[in-house]
Amino acid sequence: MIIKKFLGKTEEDAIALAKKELGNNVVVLNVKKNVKKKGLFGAFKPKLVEVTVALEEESETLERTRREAERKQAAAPAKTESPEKKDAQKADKASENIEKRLDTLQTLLETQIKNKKSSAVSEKTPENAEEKKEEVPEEKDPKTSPEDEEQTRFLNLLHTTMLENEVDEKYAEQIMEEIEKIRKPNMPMDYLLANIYQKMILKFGKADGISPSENQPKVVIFMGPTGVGKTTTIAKVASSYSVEEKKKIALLTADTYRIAAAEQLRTYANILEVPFRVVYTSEDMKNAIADFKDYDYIFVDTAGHSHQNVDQVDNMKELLDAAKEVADTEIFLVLSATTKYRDLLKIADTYKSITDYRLIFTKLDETSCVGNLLNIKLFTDAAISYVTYGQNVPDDIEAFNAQKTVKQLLGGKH
Ligand SMILES: Nc1nc2c(ncn2[C@@H]2O[C@H](COP(=O)(O)OP(=O)(O)OP(=O)(O)O)[C@@H](O)[C@H]2O)c(=O)[nH]1
Ligand SMILES: [Mg+2]
Repeated sequence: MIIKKFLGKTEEDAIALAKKELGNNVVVLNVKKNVKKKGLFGAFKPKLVEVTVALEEESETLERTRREAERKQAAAPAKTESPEKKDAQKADKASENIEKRLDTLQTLLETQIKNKKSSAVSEKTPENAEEKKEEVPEEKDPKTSPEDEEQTRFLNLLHTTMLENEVDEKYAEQIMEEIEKIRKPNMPMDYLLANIYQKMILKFGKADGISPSENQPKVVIFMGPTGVGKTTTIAKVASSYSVEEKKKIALLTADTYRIAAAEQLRTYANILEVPFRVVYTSEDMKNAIADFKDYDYIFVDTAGHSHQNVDQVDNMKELLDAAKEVADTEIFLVLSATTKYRDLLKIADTYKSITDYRLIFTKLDETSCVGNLLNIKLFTDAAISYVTYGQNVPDDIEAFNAQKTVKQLLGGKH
């Protein structure tokens, strides 16, 4: 894994520099605002944004896939020990330490960057990586060293915290197994924690928001189960684009099941003074897109689906296909963070015929367990673009922040 820092006037500038140098697969690990440029006149220069990015090298990805396949075959016996239960006081202390450590994650990452730099050359090729493995000092018997016991307790606590945050056992195990592979006796806890943090951020992957389309409107379709907040989310996104970004937007609804549903979006359209139309058929969809061809964004609301009703999804798929035929289209599956994991899996399954969607999680204000964000990201392999955390239009929405969510999953403050 390559880890590097980039400075820019804005977060976007710094990320663009990182992508230019390392490619589009970089993952942002940390963002530090108000950074002063080093040097004599640094204090007089405008403050900058510093992003720390990671890039997983291809060989690592392949190696991980291979290991995962091996692991599945081997079907290793489950761990049964739970030392933190035996010693509640120690666990509390360790938990406090994790919080402190997560708070100073920037420092942890910096230490790691220094360590990486000193071994950067030898890490470049897989052959060298092999050599490097051989250079690792002799391991002491991990079961006898007190430091190692503390390390185990620390890792178990992180594992338990993930489970308490409702990360699926399967994914929590996977993360712990990946850490076991790099773990060495006497390895500093901070190094372990920073590694888990990075691995989890990489699992969330890149999360792009809605992007503009050149020379034609971008059609953005929101789908999902009933009552998750699709219409409210459209209102939030639409008002940001129309009021703050001064873009030309139009609102469509394909929710023809309930009169109230169309009225809800019409009300928002009236407030924002943007055009609104109901679309019943694929033909209506194409006509509407043609009529609004000079617009920047067309946001489309759809009826909420029960995961029992596959016909409804088929109808909606026709509308999606019609939009895709004539315009640059993005699709979002809107899910509530308060829905039970098992139901989320069923819902994701209902939409499996639509493969090119990204995720929006709503109602984060109503739950303190965000494990399902990771679970569903890994289950669907769809990136999370936005999260919403309240009923206020347009304020209660933001771009998904993997760093914040991972800190929370590992026991940081919410
Ligand atoms: N607490 C909280 N409530 C939200 C959030 N987003 C939406 N809601 C509320 O959830 C309820 C349903 O929102 P809608 O936007 O109507 O949901 P929908 O998915 O369009 O519902 P249907 O069209 O009936 O399928 C409303 O009371 C919203 O105010 C959120 O992030 N947090
Ligand atoms: Mg609705």
